[in-house]
Amino acid sequence: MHVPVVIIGSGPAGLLLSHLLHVRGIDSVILERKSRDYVESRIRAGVLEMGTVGLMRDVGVDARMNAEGILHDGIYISVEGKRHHIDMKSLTGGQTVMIYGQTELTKDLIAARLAHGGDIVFGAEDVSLHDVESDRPGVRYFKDGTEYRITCDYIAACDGYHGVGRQTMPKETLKTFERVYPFGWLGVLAKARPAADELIYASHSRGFALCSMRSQTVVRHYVQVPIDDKIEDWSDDRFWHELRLRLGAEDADLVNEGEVFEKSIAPLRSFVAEPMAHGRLFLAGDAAHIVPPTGAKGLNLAASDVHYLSRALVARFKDNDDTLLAGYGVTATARVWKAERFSWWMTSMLHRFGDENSFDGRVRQAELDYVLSSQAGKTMLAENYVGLPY
Ligand code: FAS
Ligand code: PHB
Repeated sequence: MHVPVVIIGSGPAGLLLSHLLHVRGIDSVILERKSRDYVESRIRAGVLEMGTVGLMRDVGVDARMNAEGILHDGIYISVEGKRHHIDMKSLTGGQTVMIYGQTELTKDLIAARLAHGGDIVFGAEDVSLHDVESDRPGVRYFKDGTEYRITCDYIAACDGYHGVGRQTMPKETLKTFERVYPFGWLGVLAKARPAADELIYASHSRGFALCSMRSQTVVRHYVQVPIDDKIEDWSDDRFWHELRLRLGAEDADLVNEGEVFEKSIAPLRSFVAEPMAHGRLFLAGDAAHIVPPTGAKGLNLAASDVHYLSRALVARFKDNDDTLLAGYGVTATARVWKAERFSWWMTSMLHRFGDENSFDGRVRQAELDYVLSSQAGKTMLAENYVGLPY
């Protein structure tokens, strides 16, 4: 079998890339290790930049998002219980964000791919990439014990942090950059009304907390926890009590409790792999970079990567022009590093790293004081949060 593009991974990056190519008449096959149910049940991101919303509209997979998504003009930042509103819409000349779960976006894209005859192989095991430096790369995988081989023109590794794509890059050319944070986020999904009309990012001496939402009846809240905490250390009652404490006495009653139906702890890291391309192999999304979720950039970076990559592949197949493909790594990485900086900055400013009576602790406090009292500081936060231009 030969196909123009083989995509590894049916997360947001792989699915969106496949549909962006489809609407321009370019075929692809997606090879996904997990089952459809597993992929559609993963709880991940919740905030879409309007650039991501625009891509979903470009490919005509926006009906449910438009109906169920919630537009937010700003966010709140709470410091030791004192809440400040950041009016991002007015600070950025009208830009907003949309609250719509990554889980829902993934379901919409899978449904659209299949409805348009898209080829997604769920349960593709032991995927391996071959001859990526030739003009005829190939992919081998197993399904239900049978071996399959596909030749193609290009391979897009959209297979996340633990994927096979980055591992196929030659060790001598791949450079990685990493920062691991000394804490994690305990996240819950609960059937409850949101704490406020927009998200609340809380910086408190007890630690960071975030009050988010998926709808007007489902909330997604997080608290910073020590890196070695386990789920069993956190009863629902302990979680709700801690969340209230971190919002402060004045706002504690904003928290509406409800039945917790998902609870997980995620580690936080910043990670970038360069280059994002080698021969006919291209990395996109978490396969190439990871951000701490404090800036709500992970999913949105996957979207901007595949915006650049789809545009480059369309130029190649439709106009026989390789210019954008040759520049993909540099173009995508430039935007990646700006989002990495913002995500690291938000994490460093809002989380507690231990001794607050240290130079770093005082500088962190001063950073937060400056940003919240400066039009320029709030504008910088706002324009990065809504998403820098593609
Ligand atoms: P994904 O990891 O989503 O998808 C990769 C796909 O490739 C997966 O389906 C995987 O099964 C498949 N795959 C991997 N290896 C394979 C192989 N060898 N063969 C075939 N298939 C393979 N971002 C935010 O913006 N906000 C958040 O709150 C947030 N929370 C997160 C919580 C957790 C626990 C995690 C892990 C991530 C979170 N993220 C968040 C980041 C997340 O949303 C990612 O940025 C987003 O999923 C990136 O999408 P993809 O690049 O498509 O990678
Ligand atoms: C979420 O709703 O899951 C969410 C929102 C904003 C973030 C991180 C996660 O910065």
